[in-house]
Amino acid sequence: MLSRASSINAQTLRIGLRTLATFSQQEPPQPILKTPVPGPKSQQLLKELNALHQAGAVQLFADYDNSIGNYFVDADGNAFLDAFTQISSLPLGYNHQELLSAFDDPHNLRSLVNRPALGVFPAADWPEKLKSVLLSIAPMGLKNVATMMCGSCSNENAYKAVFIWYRTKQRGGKIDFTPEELQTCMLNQTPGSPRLSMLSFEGSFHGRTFGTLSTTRSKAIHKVDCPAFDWPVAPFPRYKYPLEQFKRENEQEDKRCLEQVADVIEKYNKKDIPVAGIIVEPIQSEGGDYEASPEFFKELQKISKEKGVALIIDEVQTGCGATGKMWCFEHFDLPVAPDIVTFSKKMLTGGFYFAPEFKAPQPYRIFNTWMGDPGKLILLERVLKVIKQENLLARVNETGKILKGGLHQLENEFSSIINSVRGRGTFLAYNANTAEVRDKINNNLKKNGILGGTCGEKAIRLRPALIFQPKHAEIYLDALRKTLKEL
Ligand code: PSZ
Repeated sequence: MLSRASSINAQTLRIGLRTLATFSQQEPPQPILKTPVPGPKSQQLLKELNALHQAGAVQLFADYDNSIGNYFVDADGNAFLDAFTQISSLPLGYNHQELLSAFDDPHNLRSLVNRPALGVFPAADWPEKLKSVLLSIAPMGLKNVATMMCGSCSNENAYKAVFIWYRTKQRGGKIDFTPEELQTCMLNQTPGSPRLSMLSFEGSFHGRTFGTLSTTRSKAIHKVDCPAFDWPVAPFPRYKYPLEQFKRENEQEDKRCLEQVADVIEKYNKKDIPVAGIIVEPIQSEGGDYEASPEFFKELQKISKEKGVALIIDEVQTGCGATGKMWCFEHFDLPVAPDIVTFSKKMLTGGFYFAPEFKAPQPYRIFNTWMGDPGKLILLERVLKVIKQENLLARVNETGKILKGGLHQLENEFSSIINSVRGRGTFLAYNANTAEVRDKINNNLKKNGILGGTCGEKAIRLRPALIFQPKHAEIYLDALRKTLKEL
């Protein structure tokens, strides 16, 4: 009979062999199209799924066994170069060896299987894991972190942390509540449920849960029919391109938006719905890939300090390397850390970093059943190891330069069709002249073997994995040139 140890070894070996078989697959040298897109299998499966629930957003059904690296393989056997990566959430593409082998280690496998209620029964190695994984990349030395499930949930809990901080401040630091507060909060009334607000920007996306939905301002279809808080909104810069040519106009645009931030905070304070926090994306993503200057963000932080309002930077889409730095806001050279930085997507776990004063004074206030997932931290640990070993941030900068240079060339060649190339690292975008043309380009790119994303009204965004190389950039650019010629 096998001893316990050797049975684990046998099991590990089996998993190891299976993984090895997958590793022998290589990326194809270029996209491979075997059927029209979507192919017959994807079409049949869509019918099936649509009978079960609203599946109108489904583009293709995937074959995740055969997808590899930067290539997404669909159910019909078509291999697409993936420049969208599951809405920007795959750091290392598909079936990366380091990730596939993460659970060969029996301890890791057990961490995955025995999913804890992290707020109550974390594993003995949890504090160490938080320190060695999440705090190893903490932005600007923020020393506190909470894990969460997804982007919406990370922002939702960051808002709660801000409101709790704000009320504690109003109580002069006292942490006990009045009987009236405890009674009225049960009726959703003041003073227990205070009239406080979170400021966000026109075009922003922060999630779809109720608190975050009130701060999401990208598209009406996300919000319509759902009750929302009366919270303030300010304009986010809309620059003219190329940036070098419109320096003065864009500085004016920063100024216009910042004045309105200050004004709307005053307006809501007077309205008796004081602003407790501001949430902002370093690059507005879903809303249209709108960027703002380092000066804009420095001034925004200054306003937040002057008004006693917390600043949350939402790095859910921008975080984890795609802009060429681990955190996009590192491009801004802020003099001090933001109060809170939220993350998810390529970080694989949701969560937020925070300054010590945002730690809730009582337990159970920022809490839910899972509060994240140790399995995801095990994967993130591997991702960070690969980023370091393969110097992927340098790769992102190198590939990004080629991609952006090529896009600039194409916007010059096809200036009546595309314009406003922008972004950092491989986190890039361009506009089409109309929404209709944009949709056509994205659709035809797919027929030419490229998965890309759209955002905002007229933009196409690139969200490749961190392993996107110069050779992939060339394939993307060739396919885009072909697509634009064919229009
Ligand atoms: O349509 C959607 O639901 C989309 S399209 C892009 C996203 C969601 N991104 C999610 C996201 C984000 O980009 C930012 C900046 N903040 C928060 C979120 C919400 O994250 P999830 O989707 O994980 O809840």
